[in-house]
This record gives sequence, C-alpha cells and structure tokens, in this order.
Amino acid sequence: MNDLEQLTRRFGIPGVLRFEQLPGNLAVIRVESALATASVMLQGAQVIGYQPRGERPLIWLSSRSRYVAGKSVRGGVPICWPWFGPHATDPALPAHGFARMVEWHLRQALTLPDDRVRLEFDLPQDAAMRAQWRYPSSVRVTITIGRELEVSLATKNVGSEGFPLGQALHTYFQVSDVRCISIRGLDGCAYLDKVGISARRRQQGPVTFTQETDRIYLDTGGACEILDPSTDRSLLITATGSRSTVVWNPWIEKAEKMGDFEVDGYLRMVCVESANAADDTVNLAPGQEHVLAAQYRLVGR
Ligand code: TA6
Repeated sequence: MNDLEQLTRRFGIPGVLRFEQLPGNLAVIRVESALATASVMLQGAQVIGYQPRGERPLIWLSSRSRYVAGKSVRGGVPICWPWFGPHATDPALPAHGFARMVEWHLRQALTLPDDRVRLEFDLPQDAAMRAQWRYPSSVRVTITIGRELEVSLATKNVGSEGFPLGQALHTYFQVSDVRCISIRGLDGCAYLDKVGISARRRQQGPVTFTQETDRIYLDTGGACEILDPSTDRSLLITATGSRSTVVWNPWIEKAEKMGDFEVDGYLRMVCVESANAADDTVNLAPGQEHVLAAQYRLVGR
C-alpha cells in the first residue's frame, strides 16, 4: 500500500512534484517543471508520460491501458528485468521479468541546479523477488526529467555467484503515423527477426514499417534516430551499456489481440528499446555492476 500523504511529506516539491492515485490503487508521481512535464508510477518505476515544454509528447501511453497492481501498463518506459522476453526455462514466469510489476521504493526526489528533476528508485529485495530470482541483486533506477528524458538502470551483483542479466528500457515513442516514420542508426546491423519463424537477417538502410515488426538488432552502436516527417523534429535515442536494440510494432492483428491498445493505437507508437538481450545478455560476476542507460531528446532537422 502506498500512503500518498506520507509520500508527499517526504518527497513532495511544492509546485513541481506531487503524488496522485491511479485506478488499481497505483500511485503516480506528477512532475511539472519549467523544462517539462512527466508522470512516473511507483509500480515498475515506470515513466508513463513525458513532454518537454513547448513540444509534443515523446512517450506514448495507450488510452486502454489497464491499471491493475501487478500488471504492466501498456506504454511509457516499462523496465524489463532481469530477463528479456520469455523466461529461459520457466514459462510460468512473466515475460520480460517481474521488475515492471512490483512497486519500487522511491529513495530520492530532487530538483537539480539546472531545474531538471531527478527521481531515484530501488527495487525491494523481498520474498516476491527472491521467489523469482535467486541471485542477490541491488537494483536502482534513476530518472532525470529536463529538456531530455534520461533513464538509468543499475544492477549490482551482491551475491556470491555470477548470473546472466537480460534487460531493456522498453520505451514506447509517440509518432504521427508509424507507416510514415523511419529509424536511422541500424543500417548494416544483424538482427533476429521474431515475426514468424525466427531468422537472422541484416538491416539495409533505415527501418520502415509496413507490417508487424519485432526485431532484436545486435551489436548496435547506441544511437538511433526516429524521423517523423509530419514534424520538424527528430527523436534522438542515445544509449550506454547496451549492445542490442529492439524495434517493435505489433501492427493490426497483434494489437487487437493484446486488448490494451486503443483502436489504431499501433499507428501512433513505435518501441525502440535499449537492451541487453539475446547475444548481448550480460554475465554479471559477484561484486560487478552494470548500468543500462538511455537519453531521449528532440532535435531540429
Ligand atoms: O519488445 C518486443 C516484445 O518482446 C514483443 O515480442 C511483444 O511481446 C512486446 O515485447 C510487448 O510485450 P508485453 O509483455 O509488454 O506485452
């Protein structure tokens, strides 16, 4: 249970940061600064809204998202941890791990000297976590809200044995029409095509969308650009600690089957996910820390 009054007393910033209750008794942080507005749920430490002042929203959120404790919300920046995709051996465990389904502990909320707002969350090391993940891990998410949005996911192995770490910042970007956009920065990269029979292919030129698209690009350089011809801005994605980039759009049938996409919602979103997935899964030795981080910003053409 979250106590909004207690949270407000501890972390509220008058005129900048407040707490609200969403359906499903889920708490959300609303940030309104001179630089941007944003919304971040305590569940999953999940950004569900981000808009720089004077610009269009960068992040897409389905208007048919379900707000149910323990269920991931469709849109924003879901944090996939400590595995990406289906669990390697146990189909009963949730796809993309459990981190996005549990309430994280807000540790700090502050305004930086340059007016950016920084939030820090820790993943609770409780029985629920240990039931699904036997490796003692210290996990922190830092979200910095300014003219850019920065999300940083730090995992430290505090146990005595190494473990494989799969993760992604599964970001849903808002676009005018996915059929008209292109993504630059992946040209020449090999990718695992997850649509139909899995196949390994190589990207030629910009990524464009004419059907369901679900690809794990490998050995990627960390910088991608979404070009949306209906706007005079490009969306720049800069990642560190990630050598794989997932590009996903469910297209018509899959979006309908998922049930939490609004009608034609698939047209207004594209996921470009900075990840450690497939060949890029990280082997974290005892005492080692890995940081996966991404920065999102609009730039003039
Ligand atoms: O990142 C792409 C993907 O793995 C797709 O295969 C699709 O499953 C998507 O994630 C959404 O997954 P979710 O569990 O959030 O419905």
